[in-house]
Amino acid sequence: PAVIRRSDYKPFAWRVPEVSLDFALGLEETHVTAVLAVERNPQADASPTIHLDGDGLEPLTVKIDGEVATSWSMEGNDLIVSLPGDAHQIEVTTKINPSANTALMGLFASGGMLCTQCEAEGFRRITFFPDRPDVLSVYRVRMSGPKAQFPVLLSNGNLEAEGDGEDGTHWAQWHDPWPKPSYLFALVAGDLIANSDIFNTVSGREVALNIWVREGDEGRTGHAMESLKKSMRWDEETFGREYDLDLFNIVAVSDFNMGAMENKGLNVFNTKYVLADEDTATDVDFDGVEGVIAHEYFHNWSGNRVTCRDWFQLSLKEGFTVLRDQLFSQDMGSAPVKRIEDVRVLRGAQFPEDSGPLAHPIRPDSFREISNFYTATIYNKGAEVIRMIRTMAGEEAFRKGTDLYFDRHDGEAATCEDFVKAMEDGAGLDLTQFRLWYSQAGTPKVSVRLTHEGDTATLHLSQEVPPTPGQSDKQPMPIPIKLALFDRDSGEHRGEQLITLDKAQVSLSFDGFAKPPILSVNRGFSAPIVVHRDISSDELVFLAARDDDPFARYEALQDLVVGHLKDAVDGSLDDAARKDARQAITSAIAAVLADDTLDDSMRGELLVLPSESYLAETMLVADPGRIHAERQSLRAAIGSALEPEFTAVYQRASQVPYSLSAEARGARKVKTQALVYLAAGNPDLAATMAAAQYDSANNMTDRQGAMMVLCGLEGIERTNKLIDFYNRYKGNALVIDKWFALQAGSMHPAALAHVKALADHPDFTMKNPNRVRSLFMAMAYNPQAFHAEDGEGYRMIGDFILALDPINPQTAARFVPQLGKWRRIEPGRSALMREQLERIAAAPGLSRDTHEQVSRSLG
Ligand code: HT7
Ligand code: ZN
Repeated sequence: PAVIRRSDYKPFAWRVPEVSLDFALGLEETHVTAVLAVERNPQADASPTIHLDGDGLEPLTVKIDGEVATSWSMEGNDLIVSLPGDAHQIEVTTKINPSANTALMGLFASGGMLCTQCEAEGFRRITFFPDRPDVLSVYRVRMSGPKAQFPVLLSNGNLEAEGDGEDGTHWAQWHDPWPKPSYLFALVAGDLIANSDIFNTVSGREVALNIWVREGDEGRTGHAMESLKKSMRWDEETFGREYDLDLFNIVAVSDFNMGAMENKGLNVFNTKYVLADEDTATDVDFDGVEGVIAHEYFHNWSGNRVTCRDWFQLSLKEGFTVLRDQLFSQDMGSAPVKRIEDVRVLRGAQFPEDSGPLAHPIRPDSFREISNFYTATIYNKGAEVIRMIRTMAGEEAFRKGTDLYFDRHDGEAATCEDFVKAMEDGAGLDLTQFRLWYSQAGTPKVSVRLTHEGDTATLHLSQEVPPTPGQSDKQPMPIPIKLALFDRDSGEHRGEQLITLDKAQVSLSFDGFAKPPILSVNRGFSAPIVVHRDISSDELVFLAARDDDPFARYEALQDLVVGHLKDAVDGSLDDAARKDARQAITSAIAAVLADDTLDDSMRGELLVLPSESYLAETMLVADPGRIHAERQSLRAAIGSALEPEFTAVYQRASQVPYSLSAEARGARKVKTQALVYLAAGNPDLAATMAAAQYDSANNMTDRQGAMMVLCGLEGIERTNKLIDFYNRYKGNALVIDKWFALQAGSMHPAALAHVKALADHPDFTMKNPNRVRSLFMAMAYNPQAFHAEDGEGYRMIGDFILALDPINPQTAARFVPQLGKWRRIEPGRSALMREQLERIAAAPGLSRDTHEQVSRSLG
């Protein structure tokens, strides 16, 4: 497949100001008639033809200006129509089979309803069209179909007219006044029921809100509706963005490749991010709903009103919108805890991407299949890059920059460069060197050393941006680093400073320190970098107990654990050193448990050990077996040393009644963490406690927490509770997903055998991405199972990718990066991982999605 390059961008030769679509709906056969008003684009090179993208379509009829035309031809999948004049009307009819669409791109059937997904290039599976984000059109959509089967007919914008037709059919006509690219088109037809509400905008307009779900699910939409209203208000208050239609629809579907989609006025959501109540959703699920509802809503401005010129600019809308949803969630709950969670996601998902064969800048230079670039780099690193601009500008100036960006580019298809320029002009920054963050891949490594002489402390900072595929030489980046120097006697610091490391090496002096101070660095995770600091365990213990920056405090504890586990894994610890290190960590954890200035939510965060994948990331070549063993052994040592303390915390937290208050949620988080440590230190005790917790649970957080612990242990309670869980929630797809994931992600030594058996369970299907993820993604991200020494985990994922690829290539390709980590894994396993990639690469008929990921991974 051809490589598409950013440098090849050319504006499209034609404009398409208006589009009319007519759908005659059927699950097996839908007829689409598209009428495109086209006119020459004066800003592009003239062309005698118009190139309309298609994917698996056949034109049934082609008309130009109302007359059947023959002046067209097919070029591969695409339709080329000759156009003599400067403005024409092109009409094309196509026929599609939504039920056969297992890729879930374009128009597909899900649980008896019809639904579209057009981002990035799904519209071309519906009709021939210039399916690129810089062609903006006003859409009018008419659809008709059997009323009993599809009582609800929805599309973007406003409902213009509706009525009954013949033979039990009905129709609806929708009009969206806002010009949009084809990827934001949406249509839904089905038997749905709405939770309806009203939002009054800041300027006094009334917006009707509907959340459409299958009958029976409406009782679980309350949290989504509250989240939507909060998002709308927050965007007005924080970014000055008001909603711009009289109607906002959300539809929940159970078969969906991603979390949700921001189609103009008609967001389509994976049910996972809409449905939540205390019996079926955990606290993490509730946060997921709030965050994704906010994210999609915020796209109305960052993505829809200002869209992308081409897909290389994806981070323009995704990075910015992730930042917006992160800031929203910070404001809705605990800002420090949210920051730690976001950094954990970045380190767990994006850092490995940046240090592996799939590394790419947040604005890539080339791709073969754009679906492969919906990555943690584009989304999460993209958000961090804009967050750094905000940090450097300050909140007020940043807002001036975003105001200017929205004003300047409203109604346009913009570029990352446009965003940066608006930030420079609006916020008053010089971002010349900062643009490197858009073009250079790789996580910068910053080394920090503090020296002391007389009463002067000198900070020596240096940076190195590692080579990544296609980018061997890197220039120094401007890195905003927040830091503070603590006086070791008073335990206080002299104020936080923001410095910018913009050269390979910089030294900074600070006077007035009779003794060497203790350095707190990259506070708040002010830059997405890896810090190597020359710091003693005692100093880390000091910061873990006293740092007033919650992130830095968390980081100190993490570094303490990471430092010890790295030594333990590489075998450089003797018994005495191991004992000392464990004692230091155990005391630090004991201090966290005892510190009554902490709330439980933060306490729960501080108790989380660094993940095995993050630990692997800190090593040049990782041995997943040793990482798992050492991490688990440390957890067991802490769990048994602090058994009374964990038991006491557990009992205290168990007294807090269920509610969604921060206190109650924090209590549940701490309770689960305590149980995890106890399970490692005293499995029998923990099994009894977990079984009791399961039996008395009145909410899913407690029930799932108990199941998570039980699933990792041997014993009859594991079996009994798994049976009970299944029977209790049979028929509730989202909870049965949890049942699969709990087993596939468990620490049980036979987890792989369990996954194999579960793949044959009658409830397992390759056609539903949530179910696929709940079993195979959970296994692929279960280090102990995936990295089984004999390579069985890799083989299973290899088989699975090959089986899923013909059904849903986009989802299949998302499993490849796990195998792509082979270069950083010890030689035995590395060869087995590579073997699977080679086997997949050699398979005939591989999709473009999987082929691209496998060939990049083999590099
Ligand atoms: N902008 C949306 C991306 C998306 C998507 C991309 C490819 C294939 C299917 C998809 N579904 C949704 C979601 C978002 O970031 O908000
Ligand atoms: Zn998005």
